[in-house]
Amino acid sequence: MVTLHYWPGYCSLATHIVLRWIGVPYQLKLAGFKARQSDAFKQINPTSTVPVLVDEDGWVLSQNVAILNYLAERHPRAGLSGEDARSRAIVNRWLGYINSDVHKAFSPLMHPERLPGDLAAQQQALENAKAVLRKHFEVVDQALRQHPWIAGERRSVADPYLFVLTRWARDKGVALEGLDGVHAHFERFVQDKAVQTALEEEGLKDSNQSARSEE
Ligand SMILES: N[C@@H](CCC(=O)N[C@@H](CS)C(=O)NCC(=O)O)C(=O)O
Repeated sequence: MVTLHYWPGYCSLATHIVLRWIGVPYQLKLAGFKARQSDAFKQINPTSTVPVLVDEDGWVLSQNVAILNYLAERHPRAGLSGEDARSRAIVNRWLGYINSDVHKAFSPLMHPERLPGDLAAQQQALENAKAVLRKHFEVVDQALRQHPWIAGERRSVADPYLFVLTRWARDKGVALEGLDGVHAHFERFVQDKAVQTALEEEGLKDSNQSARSEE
């Protein structure tokens, strides 16, 4: 069985949703802060982050973009990648943007305790992050006004990753007013039974909290 190391609401939720969409048996392994710093965890991922996927035969993969692409390629019938080189490139274009630009811009908001400087400097960093994120979500919104899924007419592994970040944005007070494409995309996920199950399994179903607090 596939194992997913995760923390509730973190970007590992994207992988979790994809596992449900694909329909393979999997088990979840909770990886809190302490567990992620352990030698055992560092052996499977030296960066101490989730997600980490361990395949049925013990093969280990970290980095969300690699994991999502791996799952899409291993399970082509699920149709979660593009049908040809160009449409796969578009999926990767969005995965790259979501992972490298949008996700990283959340760092101050997700981990304010790690911000340097005094309270005023920290407050400023949080406001700056929210302004940067508004711009990122405007870019995403433009695309979502043209087609229902981020990479086009059909859903892909980039969509659950975007859903996770929209959850964070809503919780952390990023201004999403007027971004109707983003709201419609989010609503499509809220209504999805597989997504509801994944949220339930992470203990987040009726919660607007972006992620469970770390111990
Ligand atoms: N580049 C990594 C980033 C993963 C990452 O930042 N994961 C976060 C959760 S969304 C994490 O595990 N953070 C733990 C920490 O910073 O202590 C990837 O794409 O997988």
